Amino acid sequence: MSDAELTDGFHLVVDALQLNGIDTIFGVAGIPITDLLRLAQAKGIRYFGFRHEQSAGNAAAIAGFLTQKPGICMTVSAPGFLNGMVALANATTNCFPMILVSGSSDRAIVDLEQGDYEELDQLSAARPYAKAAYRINRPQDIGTGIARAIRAAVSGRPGGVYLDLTAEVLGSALNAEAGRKSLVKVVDPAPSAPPAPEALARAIALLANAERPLAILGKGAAYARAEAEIRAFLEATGMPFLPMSMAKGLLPDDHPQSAAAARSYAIGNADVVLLAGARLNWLLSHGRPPLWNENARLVQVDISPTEIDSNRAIAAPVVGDIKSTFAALNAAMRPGQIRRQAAWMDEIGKRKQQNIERMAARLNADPSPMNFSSALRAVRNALAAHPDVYIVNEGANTLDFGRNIIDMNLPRHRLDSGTWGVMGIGMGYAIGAAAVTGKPVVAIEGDSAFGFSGMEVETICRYELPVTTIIFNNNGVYRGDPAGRPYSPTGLLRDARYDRIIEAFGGKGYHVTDTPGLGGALAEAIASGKPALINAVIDPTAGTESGHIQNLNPRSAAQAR
Ligand code: ADP
Ligand code: TZD
Repeated sequence: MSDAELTDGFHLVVDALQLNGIDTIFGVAGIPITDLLRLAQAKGIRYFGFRHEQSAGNAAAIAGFLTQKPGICMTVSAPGFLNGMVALANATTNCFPMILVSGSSDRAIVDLEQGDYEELDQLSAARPYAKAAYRINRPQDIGTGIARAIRAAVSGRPGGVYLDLTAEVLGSALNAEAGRKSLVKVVDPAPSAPPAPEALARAIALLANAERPLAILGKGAAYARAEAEIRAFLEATGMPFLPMSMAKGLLPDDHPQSAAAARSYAIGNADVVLLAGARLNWLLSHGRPPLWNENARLVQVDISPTEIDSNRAIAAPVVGDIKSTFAALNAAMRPGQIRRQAAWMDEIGKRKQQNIERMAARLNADPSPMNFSSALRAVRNALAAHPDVYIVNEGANTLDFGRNIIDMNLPRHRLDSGTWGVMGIGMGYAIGAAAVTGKPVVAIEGDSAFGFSGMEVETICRYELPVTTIIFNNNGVYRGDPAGRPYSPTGLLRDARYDRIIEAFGGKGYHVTDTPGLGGALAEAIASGKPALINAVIDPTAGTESGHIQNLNPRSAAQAR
């Protein structure tokens, strides 16, 4: 047989990915995947090389959220694989579709623990943290393995999939014709799942009897691109809505039916709550008092049947995909069947007004040095001219204030720490979002949060991505230590010049200490379309421990006595 008739594992992996429309890979090179990455790039796949696999994985995860195609992260074996695992687990937790593809060492040696280079039983290590995990052991199975990984990542509730590629499979030859025939083009990887008519009828009946209905929209609804159907439903019924953090912008934050500025009142007083693509986890106080009304009855729309009743009884479960479900709801309800509740909307309107006025005093103050509110006011005002900017946000206070102060107008434009409250997503999400959207990204970062992925500033500069990173620099995790004292467990270097990091890589650094400086720097940085980093010095005493979730800190029982 001549060489011309042969293919190999490397080529089959790239062919299988391209056959399925995968055009971007995030990763870190090394044994045994370097040639795989070279080949992918040579064949026209865009490759983004990172400084750490966790950031590459985070980029893949957010690319999955933004495109509904699995984001691909490629890593080397053992340590590279484990570095990528946090991102895979985070993707699974957040219901983002991604595939972590890792090369692995010689199975015969690994399985007998004979000490191979980068030895690890990766498949077993990945399984508990992934939605699915597969290993490809023969070159003729590459097509099927990649098809299964894609389908597992995007069908039903999306999640992270691990795909193990042994070095042996990558290097193995196969007859080219047999190889071509072994590839699988996945047909309809995420089939629509319309709900049962009786489930819809039950939900409509419950909502029709509500006096104080409320819709809560989660990032599942954002992922599903259901904004048109949801908007039609909400505007037809006049129902107030609350967006979860990453669902902000699904309907614009300034929509008159948004109850965001009266969140506790709306949740506490609603008699029927319609949950759409949001889990009743810690972010919603598990659906329990004191935030929630014990007697409220719930409709839950979710694609995952086992999500229903996870934390409290659901009176009207609607299992289906959100887009089909809201289209079906719109078609099934009679005009006026779900009545507008004017008194309820008036009461919510009054509470909103009170809260907005109370917040305005804090927001419009101009303390020196800046605090979170004043700095975010400057950021908000500069962003007003750029509604298409993608926002990445992590930290504690930086996250909590950022979520409340930065309004969103477009769906899927707010990307943040999400379900795990994880630090370290910043630069990976920013790069992933810039890579797949081509739009400007502004990452609003606590100084501690930034440190988890800060070296990726070099990646941003290398690819000349339109990413502006703003660091709210208060010298610490949550806040800084008092001057003159030794560093505490939450302290970070005082007066660190983060802006000089990006200058080392040819990007533009800004060091700002007041709101005009911050607003001006941000406007200039976005307009430049080039990598920039703004070191925004804020008051080291600004910020509370753990931001808005201090109640989750266990307290010493002995000291309390
Ligand atoms: P949030 O953090 O915004 O509250 P969660 O991540 O807790 O949102 O919830 C997202 C929910 O959306 C998950 O339960 C997931 O099963 C669901 N989901 C994801 N995609 C779809 C879809 N296309 N249709 C219906 N539900 C979906
Ligand atoms: N490690 C990881 C992976 N995730 C975490 N959430 C934490 C540690 C603990 N943690 C938080 O929950 S927030 C935070 C840490 C370290 C940083 C807060 O400080 P910051 O933000 O400077 O980023 P603020 O705005 O100053 O509060």
